[in-house]
Amino acid sequence: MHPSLPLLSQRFFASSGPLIPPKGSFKDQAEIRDENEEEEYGKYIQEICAIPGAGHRVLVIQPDIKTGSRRYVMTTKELKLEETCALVQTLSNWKVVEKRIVRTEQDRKSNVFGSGNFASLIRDIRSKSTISAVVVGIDRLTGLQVSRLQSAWGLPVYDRYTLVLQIFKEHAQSEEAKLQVALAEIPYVRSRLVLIHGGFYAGGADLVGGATPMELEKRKFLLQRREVKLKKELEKLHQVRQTKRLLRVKKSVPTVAVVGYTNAGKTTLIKSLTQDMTLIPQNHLFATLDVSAHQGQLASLLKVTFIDTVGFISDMPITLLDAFRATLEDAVMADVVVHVRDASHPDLRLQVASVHRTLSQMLREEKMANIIEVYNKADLLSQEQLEALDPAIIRVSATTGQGLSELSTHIEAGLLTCTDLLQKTFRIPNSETILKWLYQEAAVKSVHPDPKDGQYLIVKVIISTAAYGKFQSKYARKQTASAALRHIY
Ligand SMILES: Nc1nc2c(ncn2[C@@H]2O[C@H](COP(=O)(O)OP(=O)(O)OP(=O)(O)O)[C@@H](O)[C@H]2O)c(=O)[nH]1
Ligand SMILES: [Mg+2]
Repeated sequence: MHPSLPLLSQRFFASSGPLIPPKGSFKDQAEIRDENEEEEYGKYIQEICAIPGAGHRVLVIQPDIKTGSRRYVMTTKELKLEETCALVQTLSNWKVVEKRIVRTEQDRKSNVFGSGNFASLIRDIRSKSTISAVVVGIDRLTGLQVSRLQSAWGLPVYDRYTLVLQIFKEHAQSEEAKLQVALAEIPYVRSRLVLIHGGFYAGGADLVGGATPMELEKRKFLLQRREVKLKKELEKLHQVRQTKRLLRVKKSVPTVAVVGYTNAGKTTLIKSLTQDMTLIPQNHLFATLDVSAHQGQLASLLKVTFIDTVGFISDMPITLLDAFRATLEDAVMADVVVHVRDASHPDLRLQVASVHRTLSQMLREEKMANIIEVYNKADLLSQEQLEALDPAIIRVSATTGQGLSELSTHIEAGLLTCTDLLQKTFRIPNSETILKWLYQEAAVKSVHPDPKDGQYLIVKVIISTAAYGKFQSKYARKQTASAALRHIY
């Protein structure tokens, strides 16, 4: 039996197989090169999370919480169970083999469940050979709870936070995303340090076995050092991101951040709006972990940069959000924020509320008030379902393209209110020079010959205040002299 987790049964270790090395091992990141510390940290992760490479056959238990702050208000226990199962299935080689809802008065007690249900769960789980792990659908179990449940059930026990962290680890591609996940992992590891090397809680909740106080201090110190290093690394990348953002501002390309619950269709929407084939939408949770910028044009031909972002989830652990805050800043700084909702999702209300709660921690009030709300996946809805939606909110389908030009008009209107962009109509001589300049410096919406005098053109544009100033000094002065060029509106 594994020496460090004496309370887990043989069958867990038989099923474990080799541990997955964390993707994007920290060793390839500059400056984080203390081999001993890396090895030590790797041990912590193995012993705390114990994620086997062969995956898991999982029993998902969704507590039906009757009292306390975590009881389900906007959602139902069934929908919560489905989401927990979706999180499990997102991990490679993990399979839900059984799921159930178990009532508990108060999920914060040390065994999570009341004595009756807990006893029957012990009997049941211990008699099953088909499962290799139990997932309890609570956002965060305490170290004490994990220790108690693992001892009683003889299997590794995971909460939703562990699943989300593991999904992030599997999906992180860029160096920045990997560092952010690594940073988000530290508070989690810290809260479970006592479980390492056989530490477990006995009946009276006293720590038995495990580390001496001195060892514990050493571990805490190691985590702290690691945290500082990761933050430094991230800060450097953050500066690069800021430079890129400044460049965009200089070029005065307005930015549109697309945010929303995970799997709502953000990436698909941007792909449809920009035809950017590098974007790969996927039908699983947290497909996108890198905030990325994509050039596009609105229906009016106005050039914009769409920003794809990391999806949200209900009970998003604050440590995860903190770690991703720097990248989400691109969304915070965007000129307009588009909130994509999956209108076909049965848990739509909770998803919208979760996104709004998270965004309100990040955006200023005025930006919150100007969010463009969008119902996506309208193609999946029946007439009856469509009628039940808020009529004030645009409906689109990112896959069929339905409603996208209306959305484009809304985005343009949003940009005209929130940025220094101006909508202008000019009457210019029918020669190439000025028109060419306008095409370069502004978004030309339409060009028509002046019905009163064919020597002139009526040109509608969206133009930045700076470019408008240039236009005036370059051409309008001549126009005053010659009365050849007139700014109509
Ligand atoms: N039927 C239908 N499916 C859609 C629509 N938009 C997106 N999808 C599907 O929904 C799934 C998730 O799409 P993504 O674009 O990856 O969603 P996301 O919001 O970027 O998800 P994360 O990056 O994981 O947060 C994919 O299978 C898409 O094909 C739509 O309008 N209609
Ligand atoms: Mg995405």
